[in-house]
Parts: sequence; structure tokens; C-alpha cells
Amino acid sequence: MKTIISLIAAVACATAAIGCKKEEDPHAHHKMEAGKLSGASLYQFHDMFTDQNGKQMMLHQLQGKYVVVAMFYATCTAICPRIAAEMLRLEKSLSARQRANTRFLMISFDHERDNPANLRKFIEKMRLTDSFVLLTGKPEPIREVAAALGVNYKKQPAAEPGTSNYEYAHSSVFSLLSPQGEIVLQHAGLSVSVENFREKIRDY
Ligand SMILES: [Cu+2]
Repeated sequence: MKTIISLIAAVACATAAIGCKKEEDPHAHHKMEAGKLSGASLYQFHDMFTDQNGKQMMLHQLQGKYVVVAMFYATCTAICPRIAAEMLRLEKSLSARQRANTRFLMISFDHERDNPANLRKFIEKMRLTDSFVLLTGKPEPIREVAAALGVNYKKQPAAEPGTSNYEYAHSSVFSLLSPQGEIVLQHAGLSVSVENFREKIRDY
């Protein structure tokens, strides 16, 4: 834990220093705000995840953007395609400037099956845009993120024992993260109120 705290401090200082050098930039104060991470920030996790292109990434690399985040698994045929569709609907409802400030993050809890190729299949199937980042990772960091987001999931026994033909029981939670990685809005269940999310996303 001590290492995590000192890491956060180091990252905050580095970002603040960059912000200070660019005082002539009218958006400099936003950048400086983005450098400060509170204990409630998801960006205090420094675990490595893998995206749909097989690239390693840490959550705090999304710092500075609004992030709409949900958890899912790519072979889900019931709820997860609807979660993705709601995120697409939300994206469509944003202004061009809001869209430029927003990323859509889907984190898989199916670490056994959701490799980058499987994530890409889901992107193709759902016609997700370039604003979507899909992540897979090791079980422990996934559990930590799920706990922070209030998402529950449980692997169900396979229909035919011994096969990988299993499903997950899981909740559906949409969260909006501030540019500093704090949860500013959550919606549990499907059918997101796009207005509620839209009004929290600044269009500077
Ligand atoms: Cu699902």
C-alpha cells in the first residue's frame, strides 16, 4: 500500500509540473486538476491490463478524459450486448466536443476467455467506435476494479461439465469517471438516462 501511495504522489507531482510549465495554455488549470488524485480515484490502481489490440495499459492512462465505464464479458448473449448498445446510444447523444472529451471503457471479468481477439470480435459484432477501450486482465486487479465500481459477477457451472461453455451471472452498472478518475455518476441496471450523463460531461 505504501508503494501505491508514493507512486500516486510521484505521478501527481510529475503531472502538476507539466501543468505549471504551460501556464499560458487556457486549459492549464484543468490539466493541473487532472494531476491531483484523491483516494477515491480509480487511477490509484497501478495494475496492468491488456486492451483489444494486445497493448498493455494502466487505467490512469485515461486520465484527463471523462470515462464511461462498465464491466462485461465478450461471449455474453444477454445483458452485455445491451450494455454496449447503451454506451453507443450515450455516445451518439453527446455533442462533438463532449465526444472528444469522453472515452468508453469496457472491462471484462472473463479473464480465461477474453483475450484481445475475443474483445475485437465483440467490437466488430457491436460495431463499437474508436472511442471504446476494451480491457482484459488478471483476476485480482479485475476484482479490485469491480469492487470499486460496485459490479458483481459470478461464474456459473458449464452446461456440459468440463467444457468452456459457461456463463457469468452479473450486475449491470454504468459509471462516469471524472478526468481525475473519480466516480461522479452511477446507474445500476439497463436503460441509462443519457441526459444525466450528458449534463455531467463538460464540453470545454
Ligand atoms: Cu453479460
